[in-house]
Amino acid sequence: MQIETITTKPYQDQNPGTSGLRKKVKVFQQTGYLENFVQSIFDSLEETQGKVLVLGGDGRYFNRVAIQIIIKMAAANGFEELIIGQGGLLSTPAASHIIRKYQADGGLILSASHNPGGPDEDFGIKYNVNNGGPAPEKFTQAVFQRSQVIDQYKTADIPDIDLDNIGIAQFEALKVTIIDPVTDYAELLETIFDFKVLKQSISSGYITLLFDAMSAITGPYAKRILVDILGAPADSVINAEPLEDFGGHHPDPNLAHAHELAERMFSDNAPVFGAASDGDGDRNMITGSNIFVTPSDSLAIMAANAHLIPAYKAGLSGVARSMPTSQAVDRVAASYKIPCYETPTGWKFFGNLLDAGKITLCGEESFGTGSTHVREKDGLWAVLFWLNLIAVKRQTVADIVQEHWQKFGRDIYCRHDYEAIETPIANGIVDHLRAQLPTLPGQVFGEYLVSYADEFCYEDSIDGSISKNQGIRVGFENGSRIVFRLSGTGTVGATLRIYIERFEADPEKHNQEAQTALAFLIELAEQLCEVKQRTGRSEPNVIT
Ligand code: VG1
Ligand code: CO
Repeated sequence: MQIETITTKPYQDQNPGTSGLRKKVKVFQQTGYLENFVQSIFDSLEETQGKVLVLGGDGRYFNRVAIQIIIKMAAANGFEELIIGQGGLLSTPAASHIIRKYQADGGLILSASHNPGGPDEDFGIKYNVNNGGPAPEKFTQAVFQRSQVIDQYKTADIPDIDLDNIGIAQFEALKVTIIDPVTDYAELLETIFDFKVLKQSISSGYITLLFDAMSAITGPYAKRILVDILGAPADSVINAEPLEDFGGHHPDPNLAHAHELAERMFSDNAPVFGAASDGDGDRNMITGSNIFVTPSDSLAIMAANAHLIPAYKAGLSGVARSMPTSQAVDRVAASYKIPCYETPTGWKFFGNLLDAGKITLCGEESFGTGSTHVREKDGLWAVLFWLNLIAVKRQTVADIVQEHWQKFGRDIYCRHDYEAIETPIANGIVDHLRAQLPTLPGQVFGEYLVSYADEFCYEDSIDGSISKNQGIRVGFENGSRIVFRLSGTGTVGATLRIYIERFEADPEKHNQEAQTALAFLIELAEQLCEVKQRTGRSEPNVIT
């Protein structure tokens, strides 16, 4: 094959955020933009010759084009094999599993996750390392630095690959293997959960369910696993066809965006269980008949009941949560006498703890939970976890949640997102918050005494790496917290996220509506950050 070296000019904005590089499709379509970033990744690897790379994406607009470009570049850079999901599709957790199962050297996952897709919307790309997890910050920073000086990339003169037929093609030294995107992943889940009990509970009608794939990647996965294998009726999976523009919606599993599911779950004839996943299949929203489970509670409930799931019956070595996730799981860990780690936002920070066997389960408030089975958060895994719990506990979702609160108390929690704020205003808000940190401790607001106010800095206990500026925390003596941070996944302006929590031990007060129960802290958060005042907005774009 003929290898061409193409001269290019660096772009200055290729700094990967919380989860890879995410930009508007139009940005990625600029001459050399995708190529520069991919070559910067290849240049940052110790070696590309003879290596095996997994490649796939969530099927959004530009996925197929990007895959053909990357195949030619991988060929020119000396990779030995590419393992690609049929149609260019792989959910993020499935990609993670395939890297691990086939002992690939890494993978490129093409997704902007929960961000909308289409010619005027978002695209994204990230590199995962050979443990199946997102590359650590050290690597993403090396890629960014390389992207700022890159002056050439390599591509090979080979024809476009047929992505739609399973099989193997050889282009001189490069082998391209097209695999079924679902089979390996479905087999993995079967080793974790009790499929026999699940089948029985579904066929007997004890469990009725509704899964909203949000016109994104989990459609084929959910149809195969929930319908074909576990026997749920075909109409249990809605919006099951992956569309390049996700039907024009945000493939973001929360009550605001998964509205079709939400309507059905909060109706008179709601199924026992309802769930949704996001664009790339790593998030999950859990609901039951007339109840929504906050992701932080879901993580705690899963940790508390994990011994009921075959793969975790020996118990958990430890758990971890991202810093802004509520402290509900900490209470479970304390009661079970297992360690609980607090990491910065983003799955890449769990990788070392999982690899070292320090934790078995981990999760984030942003609808993400996962375990040692892969190195990404995993939407359908969380769905099967809950279904398995319902099947063996013989309880409704509402009863499981109530029982948990009775035992551990409730961490009442919410997150307010102010999206697409002009960047200078957002930076002004952060500066203003920072300036208050030294004087906040000791101050009293109503019944809340500030016990600490700081900027979260994480030291990885395995490799000693330090990650600074991971969010501003205001903690109160009674355990309540307000956390502020700027999103690292948005593509327009800046998004401010405000996370608010308060512990409620009294079972009589467990069934309050979160916004009402947290009203004082919500107001205090505004007083501290002045987002409404500075942006002229009256409310957040999304409340979860
Ligand atoms: C958000 C979430 C974070 C999650 C990240 C990637 O990041 O808050 O918890 O790990 O998205 O998830 P940020 O920086 O926007 O707050 V996904 O499903 O978008 O890959
Ligand atoms: Co995602």
